[in-house]
Amino acid sequence: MEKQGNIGTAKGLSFEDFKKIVLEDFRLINESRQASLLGRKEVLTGKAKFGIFGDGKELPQIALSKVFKNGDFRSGYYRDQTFMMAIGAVTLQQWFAGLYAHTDIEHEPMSAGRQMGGHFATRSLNEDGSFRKLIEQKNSSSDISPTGSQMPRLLGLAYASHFFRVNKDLQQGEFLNYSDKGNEIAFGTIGDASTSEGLFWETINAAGVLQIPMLVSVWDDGHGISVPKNIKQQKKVFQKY
Ligand SMILES: Cc1ncc(C[n+]2csc(CCOP(=O)(O)OP(=O)(O)O)c2C)c(N)n1
Ligand SMILES: [Mg+2]
Repeated sequence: MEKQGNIGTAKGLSFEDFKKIVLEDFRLINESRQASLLGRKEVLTGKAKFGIFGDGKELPQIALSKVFKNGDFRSGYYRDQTFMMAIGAVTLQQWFAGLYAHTDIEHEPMSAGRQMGGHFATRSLNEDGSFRKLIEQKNSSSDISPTGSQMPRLLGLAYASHFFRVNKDLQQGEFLNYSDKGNEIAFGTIGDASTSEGLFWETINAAGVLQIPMLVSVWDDGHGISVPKNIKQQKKVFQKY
């Protein structure tokens, strides 16, 4: 299903179309919020083993999905359910299948229950092992659990795009399946507590030095689990500057 996406560039959007999109977004925000509340109950009552959810972070993820284009890559973390739903990468049912660790890949396309709930991914390979046309789909690398670990991979994805742009040998033949001559952006998400980690700062620094197409969103909720920001970070880094 082709999800909304890319309306920022749409020309001549009628009021009716605009209204439809706003209502669809509002519906998804509500569905995602209810999924978070229900999912948490399922974990706390022992029916699902593990779950961290994306409630409170729905709206910015909808906004992010509007500028995320085919060929782009995400490297993010467990709060990103609304974004993944908005780009059409996971349905509510599949998301719950992930929570229950459903081992059938048809039901749980992200990892067939091998990953914990809320660990998102899209497929880069076809059934026969051949590569898909990555430039024609919205891509996400497969989430891993250590906080901050999405950052070096984000750097790698953006750096790869850079190479596709500067190396003409990578702008022909089968390479055109993987990159549109480097015209992609690598989108990263991270929580505020995880920005205290070296991985985060090393990634931001390297991206600046290398001048690569990388965009980072920090979900700044003031907490890392139950620890408030004022006792874990020296300054309100992102509010101050
Ligand atoms: C390296 C590492 N240390 C500790 C944890 C346990 N852990 C999981 S989530 C989390 C807090 C993350 O807080 P933040 O980055 O602000 O993200 P939020 O959940 O608030 O969006 C911690 C410490 C982990 N997953 N990985
Ligand atoms: Mg936080």
